[in-house]
Amino acid sequence: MRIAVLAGGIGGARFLLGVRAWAAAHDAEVTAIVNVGDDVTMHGLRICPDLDSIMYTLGGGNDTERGWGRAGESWRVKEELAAYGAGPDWFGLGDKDIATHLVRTRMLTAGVPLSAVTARLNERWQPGVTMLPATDQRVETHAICSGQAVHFQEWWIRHRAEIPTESFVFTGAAEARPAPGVLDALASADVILVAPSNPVVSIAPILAVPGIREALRGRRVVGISPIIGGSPVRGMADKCLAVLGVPVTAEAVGGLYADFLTAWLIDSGDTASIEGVKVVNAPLWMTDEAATVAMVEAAVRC
Ligand code: FO1
Repeated sequence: MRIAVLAGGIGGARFLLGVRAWAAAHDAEVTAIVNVGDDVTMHGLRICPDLDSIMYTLGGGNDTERGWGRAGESWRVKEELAAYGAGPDWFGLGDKDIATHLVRTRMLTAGVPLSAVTARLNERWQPGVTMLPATDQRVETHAICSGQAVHFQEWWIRHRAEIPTESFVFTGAAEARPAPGVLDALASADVILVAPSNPVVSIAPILAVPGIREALRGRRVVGISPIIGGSPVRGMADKCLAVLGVPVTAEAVGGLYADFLTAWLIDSGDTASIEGVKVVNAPLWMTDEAATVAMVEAAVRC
């Protein structure tokens, strides 16, 4: 059996732990198609937070409390940058994490595409799933705030998603192409899962790459709601949905995917009705790996 998963963010990484465990028990192969809209260049280094969160989490090297970056991290470089007054002071790179960005940036600068760089980094981390960036081209999410484009990381970390925001744009998406392997993974998957990731800034930038959304239509696609009881499972999806004027409900988020969903998995306590989509209830709190595996089981059986 082949499973493809659209994923981003820390919720996506946790979900993939459950997908990997389910796949191991069912002799299934998993390909994760990962958001790159959060990617940013800082201090000349190319940083891919979603690829790294998933790589570190599946590789057992992530900081489980913070959710992002490396376990047992030190911050000497950050302190030294601060001593030089070298901003931005709102964005922190750990020393171990910096090694990842140095390797990635060196390879990208030499002309190696992001998908190949990701495969090279994964030789160390052995995540147990094939990880593909949604695209090798540069796509970056920006919030439009009082007419000004603010990079997603600045909007998210510096402004805590609390400045007046008109919309989001995925800069570069119109010219992007799916990375090598993405369309094949979608075409050959027995089931495609949409992780309970932020629909606005984790899943939408993947869908904005021309060809990906179209490749989902007519396939067996099961989405897992990132909203439980009117609140996001984690993160600030509520603030992102507010920008779009979309209610913070499982039903409304399912509606964002209605054109390609076969089934929409929502929490046991929620209700939803989406035309043409089968709605199924199951416990959706990813409290531990066993609970997440049970979610994946419910999704695959939808
Ligand atoms: N999140 C923060 O809240 N503060 C940071 O300084 C920060 C730095 C950072 C560096 C590398 C990385 O891979 C992720 C980092 N994150 C940081 C997390 C990141 O901003 C977001 O959680 C994701 O982009 C959303 O999925």
